[in-house]
Amino acid sequence: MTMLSYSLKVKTALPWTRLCYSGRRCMAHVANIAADDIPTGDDQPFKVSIAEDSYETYNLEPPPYTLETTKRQLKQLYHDMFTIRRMELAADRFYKEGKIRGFCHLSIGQEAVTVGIEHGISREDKLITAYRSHGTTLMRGATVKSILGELLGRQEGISHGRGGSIHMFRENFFGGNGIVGAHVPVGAGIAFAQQYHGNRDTVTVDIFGDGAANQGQVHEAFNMAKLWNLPIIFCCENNKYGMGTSVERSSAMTEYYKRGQYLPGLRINGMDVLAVLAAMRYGKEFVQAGNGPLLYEYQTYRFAGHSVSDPGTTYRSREEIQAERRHDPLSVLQEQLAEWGVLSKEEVKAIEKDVRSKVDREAEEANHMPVPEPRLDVLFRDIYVPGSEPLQRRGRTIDETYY
Ligand SMILES: Cc1ncc(C[n+]2csc(CCOP(=O)(O)OP(=O)(O)O)c2C)c(N)n1
Ligand SMILES: [Mg+2]
Repeated sequence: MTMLSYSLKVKTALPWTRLCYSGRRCMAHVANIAADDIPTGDDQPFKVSIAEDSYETYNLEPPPYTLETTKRQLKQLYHDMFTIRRMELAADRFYKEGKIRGFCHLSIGQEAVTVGIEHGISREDKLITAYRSHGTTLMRGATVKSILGELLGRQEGISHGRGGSIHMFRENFFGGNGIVGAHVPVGAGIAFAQQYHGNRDTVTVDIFGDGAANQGQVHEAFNMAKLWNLPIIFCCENNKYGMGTSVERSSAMTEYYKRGQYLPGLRINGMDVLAVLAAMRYGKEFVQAGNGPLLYEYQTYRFAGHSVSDPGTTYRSREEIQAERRHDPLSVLQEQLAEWGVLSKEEVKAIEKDVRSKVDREAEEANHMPVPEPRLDVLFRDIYVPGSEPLQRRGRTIDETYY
């Protein structure tokens, strides 16, 4: 098996903070790797360079600027990001056709964060996130059909149609949470349970938004996690807005990766899936080695509105959106793969065609799933373990409750 190695980017002796990051997301620089350096087989490992402006650190050595990967994995990364994109577009269409009720938060533009994180951990690691969670649910092993079915309120949806956009779960995936910031301490609790049970093989990944970062309970979670040396990576997904409020208008300090003060931090170009993946691998090793929690910040952008009912154009300019679209994570990876000779334009088209037809087929299947029976007992099924239902709801006994 040919193992090719490329020169590592020079690691400068680090002061507290490395200032190589330009301060804004930028198109990852395509590394100079000759096409014949890439092995022919899909499973032969080789190393690719990570753009040197991908990271900014706080009390932390940066991750290595090379990533060991395989052709198969690189193709899979593109496949996964494109699947999320198509699934979100299908959800958007269903919503606009009036088939999805309530909230529907899409993560179009943020796919590199979701996919890079999952490829940097294992399915046994724990993960918890906020409400922008369709892509995460998919990456944790759910099917497109079960997610879209959930959005459509169907019995065969992943939460049997009772959870909707926000409340989806899988093994080792603790949702999908609607209260901004409130799941961050829950993540610390999950990490505590891992430590308490002596589980040293896994870590907890706790994802929240820039808006959530201003919640007091987030800082309480940081404190307890550091105090108890919990195996957790706090991941702030900075998409520049909390609903219609920009980070500049909401946050006294927008360097979210430094906000843990006593937590080492890393700011990552969240439009480059390879940088996200390399950082997550590195973070997992760091935490597992007993070094305590980390605080990561992904600089990304949501191309659509806060939720499907928000056009997303009243609080930001079209020019800004267009400029951000030039850093579309799909194009960034596509360009890298073409340059390295891993994936030609034709191969990309073939993956896209395949994904498109698979997502369309599953969307259609979801659309034809039966709706739950319109009975009250059905509405409350799967909420409590049978026999453990409380006798009172909101201070009233059940027979006093009217719907
Ligand atoms: C405690 C609480 N306050 C307010 C809201 C209403 N709300 C829903 S999403 C949101 C913005 C959060 O922004 P951010 O954390 O940046 O996440 P993003 O939507 O950008 O992914 C707000 C204020 C809420 N759900 N919970
Ligand atoms: Mg945000």
